[in-house]
Amino acid sequence: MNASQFNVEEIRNQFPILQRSVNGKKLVYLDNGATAQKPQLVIDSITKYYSYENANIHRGVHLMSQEATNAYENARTTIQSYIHAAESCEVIFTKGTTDSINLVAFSLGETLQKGDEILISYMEHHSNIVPWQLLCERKGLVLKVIPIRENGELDLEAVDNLLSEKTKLLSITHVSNTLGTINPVEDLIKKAHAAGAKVLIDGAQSIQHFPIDVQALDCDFFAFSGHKVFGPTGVGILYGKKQILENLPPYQGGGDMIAKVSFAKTTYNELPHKFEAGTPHISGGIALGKAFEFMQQLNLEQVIEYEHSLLMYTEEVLSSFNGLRIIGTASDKASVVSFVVDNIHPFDIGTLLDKQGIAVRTGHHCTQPLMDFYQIPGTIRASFALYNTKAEIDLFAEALARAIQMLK
Ligand code: 7TS
Repeated sequence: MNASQFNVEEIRNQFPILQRSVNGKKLVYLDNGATAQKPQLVIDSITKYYSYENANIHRGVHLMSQEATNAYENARTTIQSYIHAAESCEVIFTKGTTDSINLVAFSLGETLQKGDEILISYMEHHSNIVPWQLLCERKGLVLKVIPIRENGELDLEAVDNLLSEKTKLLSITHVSNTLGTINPVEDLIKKAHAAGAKVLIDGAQSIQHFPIDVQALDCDFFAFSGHKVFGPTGVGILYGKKQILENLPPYQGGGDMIAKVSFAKTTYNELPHKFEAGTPHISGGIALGKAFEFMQQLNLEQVIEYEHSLLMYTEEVLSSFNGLRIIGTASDKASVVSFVVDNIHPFDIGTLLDKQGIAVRTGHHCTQPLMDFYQIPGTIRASFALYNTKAEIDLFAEALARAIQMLK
């Protein structure tokens, strides 16, 4: 399959925001790692829900409540089928990746003992560091960290030494949001399981780029945010193996997560409701289902090849800039390019790019330990989605050259 067969214009036409301008220039949106734009079918589903369908779910006898319940549960099934979960009750709606990880940190954490170990890596987003630190403080656990190499790949040899019978969970990102590194999660999952540890994959930066099969991966948990995969903010997913979820205590208490409440004893609802306390983000869940319908109609092999061509083109264009250093040169990368320019603060470049209509992210990208590792204050990050084009990369490169010229 050839990347040129991918019809990017057809995709772009589905994203109305791409037509807008910023600071008098046509928008070039290269901040997809922070959040992705939304296709019309996602936007329409939110308008339709609040215009015609709004009702609370799982509780009403009236028709609208039943319709809303069906729409929400259909979204769950769409997502189940997309990530190849064995059962829909293994798909829990959360607020996003951060919330999903905190759920596991609390509920799995309750089952752990003083001295047990949690293993993460040096390239984690803060949301896959801080919940574990809080848990370690609460329960007297030990947090261990897999080191990385200069090119931004995990030091895989260190993994064998770090895993032991004390390791209860490996929680690791599939793709680094800062470096773009794609981690060899299949191997890591096998190794962790061999040591008796469970595995959580942070899929916040992988679900929008390549197919996910949680059963083939054999991960115990898989977390992601709706907004990075063309859905709304405030909604996300935690996949967990049924047998594990059934044996964990609930995360939050409230309506919908109970079977029977009395002051003497409360029993909990079955999965997935046990982990879904309170009225959820109903329109968000339904719209996330639509985002996955959008993903389902894509040829993901073509998308992977197309996004890879954007990555290669960007790295080639940037290689002609003097004093520019790419941070993260792993052999297997998603379409994320972080870089620094000698003697210029990333923030200044980001500001001048914005003046020219180019949206990138600058700073530490919620990965401060990585910034310490590379001894830099931050990077400029261009993160691509399937609707970006080589023409946009040319505009980005021209704007970058102008910015550097002005700041020198
Ligand atoms: N994990 C990874 C790998 C991420 O990239 C992010 C967000 C999160 C977790 C947290 O997701 P949330 O939706 O719960 O906030 N990453 C970024 C980013 O790179 N720029 O802005 C947010």
